Amino acid sequence: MTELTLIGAPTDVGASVLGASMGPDALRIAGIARALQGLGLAVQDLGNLSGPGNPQAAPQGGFRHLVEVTRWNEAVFAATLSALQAGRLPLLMGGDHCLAIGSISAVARHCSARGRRLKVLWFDAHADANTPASSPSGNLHGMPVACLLGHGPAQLTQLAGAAAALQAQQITLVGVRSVDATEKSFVNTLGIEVYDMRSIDELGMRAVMQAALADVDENTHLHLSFDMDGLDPTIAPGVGTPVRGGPTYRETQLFMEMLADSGALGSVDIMELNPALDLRNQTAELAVDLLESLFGKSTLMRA
Ligand code: HAR
Ligand code: MN
Ligand code: MN
Ligand code: MN
Repeated sequence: MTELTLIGAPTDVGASVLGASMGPDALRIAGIARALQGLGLAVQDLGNLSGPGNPQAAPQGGFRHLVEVTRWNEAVFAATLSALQAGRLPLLMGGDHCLAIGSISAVARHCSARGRRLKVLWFDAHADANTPASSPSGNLHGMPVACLLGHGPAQLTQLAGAAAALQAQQITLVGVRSVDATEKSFVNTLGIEVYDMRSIDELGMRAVMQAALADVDENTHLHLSFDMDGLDPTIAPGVGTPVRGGPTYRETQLFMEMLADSGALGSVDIMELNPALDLRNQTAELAVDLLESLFGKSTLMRA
């Protein structure tokens, strides 16, 4: 039986728009634990991590709130690593997306200690690959992909040690439709695999996911970092930075089902849910619905 650990990280310190700090409780109210137990998983909820408040300060040296972001990521790193070391599957409930630096750094450390290959799927409207030089805002939730690839402040790039947590060929971006100009050339230069909305339109989600998962084998640990703003905002209004033209409900269900079918899922982030902007908690309920598919719910038994 899969044993799952829910980790709440209630902060919006990496974002401009306030409210992602309430994401973990909105997911609990939407019944995340009950839904996953209903699929036969053993679910433990660690409650919420604690960390510094949001100073709502201006950028300093290209970053907003680097000290606070570092503290939160250290807490996420420690909680994620201990869940993995206990043989459990960590599910991080954000919180803004800067916290994926901590979760994925922990997963990378765990995989390298066990000789497992790590592959990250990053579902997002944005590429999250800014550096302080390219970021228009200084917001660290726009920089986690760059940090994980070793480009960023040492406090964040070296959470798990001197080497970068990931190499570019270990991460695939899906659903992207908003990338800053300098960020775009950075993504291209590093050679990151990106399935943007145009490729989803042209190829369809099925072919995109077949390609994205082509190199997954029995020794692969798959990590899903799921930004709720990746979804089309007509179905997911509860996010701070909506971008129109995202994957539909059906496309995202298929995305989740194909991840489930890979049998390789080892850790998950559900990020950037903003209950302050939501309508009757529908975006949290959608997240729980999609998570059920990610953990194997299907309409009928499948061969
Ligand atoms: N690219 C912009 C920036 O870096 C906007 C980033 C918005 N970030 C997210 N990421 N919500 O998913 O400031
Ligand atoms: Mn993001
Ligand atoms: Mn985004
Ligand atoms: Mn986001």
